[in-house]
Amino acid sequence: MSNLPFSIEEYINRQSEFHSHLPDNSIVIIPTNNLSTRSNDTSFPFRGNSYMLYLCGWADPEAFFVSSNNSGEWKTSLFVQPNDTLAEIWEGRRIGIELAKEKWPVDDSFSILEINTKIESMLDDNKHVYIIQGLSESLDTLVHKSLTTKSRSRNLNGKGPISVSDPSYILDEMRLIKSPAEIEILKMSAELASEAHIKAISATKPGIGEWEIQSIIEGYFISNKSEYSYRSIVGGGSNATILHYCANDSIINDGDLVLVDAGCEIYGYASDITRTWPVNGKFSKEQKEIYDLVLSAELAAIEACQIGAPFRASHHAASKVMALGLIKLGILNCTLEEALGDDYDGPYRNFFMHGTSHSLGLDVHDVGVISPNGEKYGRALKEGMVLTVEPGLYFADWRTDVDIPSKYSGIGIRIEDDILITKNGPIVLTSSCPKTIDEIELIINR
Ligand SMILES: [Mn+2]
Repeated sequence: MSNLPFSIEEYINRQSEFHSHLPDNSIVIIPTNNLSTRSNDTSFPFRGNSYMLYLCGWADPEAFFVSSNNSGEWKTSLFVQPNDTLAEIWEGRRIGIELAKEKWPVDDSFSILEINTKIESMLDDNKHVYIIQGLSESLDTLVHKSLTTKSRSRNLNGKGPISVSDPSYILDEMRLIKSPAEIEILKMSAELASEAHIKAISATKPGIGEWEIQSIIEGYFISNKSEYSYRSIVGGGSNATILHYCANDSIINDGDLVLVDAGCEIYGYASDITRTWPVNGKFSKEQKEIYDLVLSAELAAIEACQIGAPFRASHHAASKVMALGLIKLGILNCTLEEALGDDYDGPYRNFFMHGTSHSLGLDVHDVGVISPNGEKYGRALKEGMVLTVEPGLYFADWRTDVDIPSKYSGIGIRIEDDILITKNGPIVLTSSCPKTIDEIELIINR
């Protein structure tokens, strides 16, 4: 149960914009996520579906957003869990049907128990179905049945849908550009995650467990009524060279770096930060060399996040700095052109093997097609887009397929910030999280 993070008008505007792309005689069906079983009769914490959160802010389980315009104008409704004393004694309070209609941005509300019968008759009355499939087996089946089972009377009366479409292509385009109100919440999320990283950096000492750093960060999220937006990555020493490491069960030794990739979620809006620091409070010469290179690549990538630049401009900027730096450090022995390759696929990718940016919003890897019209380097950046910038270098000490100078072996460094695209250039939403060597060493040694 939660409050609405946005004004009713904001939701109504989103719904109107979405509906304006749909033809007459359409029905929209957006289910929320299902509870998923952790083990036996316990489940993972529930997290509402992002389309549901986006269109109406309903964050509780077992719900559908439904709208239709077959009466000439759009009517919206929510199907929700009805009040039920016994269920509420066991599982917690429910908002219920009446309050849903009164406080949420919909025209009407119904019990979830009525969804099948109501939708069945709505399907008869509409020509086009827009449904997010794969979430509700029973609704998917109902829609399928409405197309495949033709009764004589339905055929004669021309009833029932003639098309089924996935509305996500419309909603994803909308979600790509954040409204001022969404940006405010993304800022809060970025700020909270920055504070959590500072807490973790300052608590670091040799011998600390990766899980202890994880608990400082995630504990800080929880103590601020937030939660992680993805499982925190805390990789000490060469664990930092594993991109999606999440075991977080090793001790971090004196002399090692730790890479922490952790972000939180506020009203569903994610932050995504990575910082890398020495647990003993002092970067070694070699760690410093690699860190400086990654930081220069990150700063160049942020600078490339300008309105009109292609989505991959940040990656190209970071790649050029990385390739040049790897040559200078003697890690690559070739020309810059050779290091970069014909299409940013040269040998620098042995050590920087992931992308630089992804969209950020209601999902940490947010929706939105990067090349909607086949653009080679992605669509042009627009005001209101929010994306991460996260170059990294990884010298896994167990790799046998590449030559890694032994002095750099085992080093993994990534630096990641969240960037808002504006007409005055990129704004770093996570700017309060320190990332220069001096700032980081100061915090650990304070
Ligand atoms: Mn990221």
